[in-house]
Amino acid sequence: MIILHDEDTLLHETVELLGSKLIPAFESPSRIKAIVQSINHSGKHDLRTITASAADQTSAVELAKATHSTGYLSHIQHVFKQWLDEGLVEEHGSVLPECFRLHNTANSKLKPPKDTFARPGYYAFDMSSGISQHSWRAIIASANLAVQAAHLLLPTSPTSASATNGDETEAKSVLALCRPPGHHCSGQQAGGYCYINNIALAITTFRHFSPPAQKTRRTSNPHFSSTSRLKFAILDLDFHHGNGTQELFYGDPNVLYVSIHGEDEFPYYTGAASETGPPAPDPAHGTNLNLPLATGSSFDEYLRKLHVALQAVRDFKADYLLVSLGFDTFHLDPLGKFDIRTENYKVMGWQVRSALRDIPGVIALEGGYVVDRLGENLLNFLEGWEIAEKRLDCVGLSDGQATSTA
Ligand code: Q9C
Ligand code: ZN
Repeated sequence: MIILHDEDTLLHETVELLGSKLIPAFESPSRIKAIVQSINHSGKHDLRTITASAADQTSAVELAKATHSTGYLSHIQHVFKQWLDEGLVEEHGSVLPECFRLHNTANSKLKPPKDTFARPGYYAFDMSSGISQHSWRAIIASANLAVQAAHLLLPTSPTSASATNGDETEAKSVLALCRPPGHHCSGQQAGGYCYINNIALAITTFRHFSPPAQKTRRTSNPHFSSTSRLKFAILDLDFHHGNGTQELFYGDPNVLYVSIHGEDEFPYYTGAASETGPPAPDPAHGTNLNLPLATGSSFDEYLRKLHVALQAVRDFKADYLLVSLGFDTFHLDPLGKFDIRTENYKVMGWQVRSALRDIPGVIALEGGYVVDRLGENLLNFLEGWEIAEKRLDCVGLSDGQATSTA
């Protein structure tokens, strides 16, 4: 598997509230360090450590404007320095919101507060989205990993792994070690450790850079090229509902969003099975599928939901698959409540890829907070995925047991 990593993703370090105490955030640089170490140690994957150039950074911000407001992006970029200059935060501290948007009858058109101290509350929905000195560099590095992952799967991209093979791409899947994660974030509110929606950015990249022939492959109209007809399926396997991703594509008939997540868990206000897209006859009706799963569920129960999810993704016949991959479904995770074990991730990876074998796929890292088990959980997922992708035989993977390897 091609795995993309950028050391700048380690620069973001913030705090969050646990009960009434401020603690270092569970979403920490050590997560990526542990994963990279495990990948290196395994010797199994094509780990590519990249650095976003100035042009890459500018391009990532421009692409992010398809899904995030300019004011929001500018706020995320500059707020730390503004707080520092006004003496509101120390050099090694974190910017956190105080007062969130307050919906009221008298004034439905809210705008960002003039007060520097108050502004973070306008651009966030929770207290798990602090901003530290170098957060912006990490946020952009993370976003760029998603952009570059998409580029590797584009048919005629000069940087594509397929460049020597004509139009057919050789790389079938790319994993982006994104940090901070993205799936809780939509247009202009950070939250749940997320600032830019990395998966959405990968979709924007596919739409922006796909050759016209592919963009219009479902129409004979030669003038049709302004809007992409490409279809995308997002499979969100993080423990939490990806409210940001759902929000961004809720009205989009060409993007299917499917999520398995803890029922009645963070972010609490979204993720119900009744959220199926705009009402019929809107063409986007039915392009959102939430599969909430009771906390405490076993892997068998999880697999039943996964089969429903995979059937929906197959039926959608997407051009690209995007996987929001979180390991907070792990039984020991401090923020997750499923009973899923390390060996189960191999089955999970195999199940997903054997059901969706030939679709080019970007996998982006989301959550997962048991730092010393993250590496082995990820390696198991990738092993199952690659067994399926290479059509190797493997006993036990189809019935949920992963008892032997190929
Ligand atoms: N202060 C992801 O897994 N709540 N985000 C933390 C402790 C936020 C999870 C509660 C959980 C966010 C990407
Ligand atoms: Zn999560």
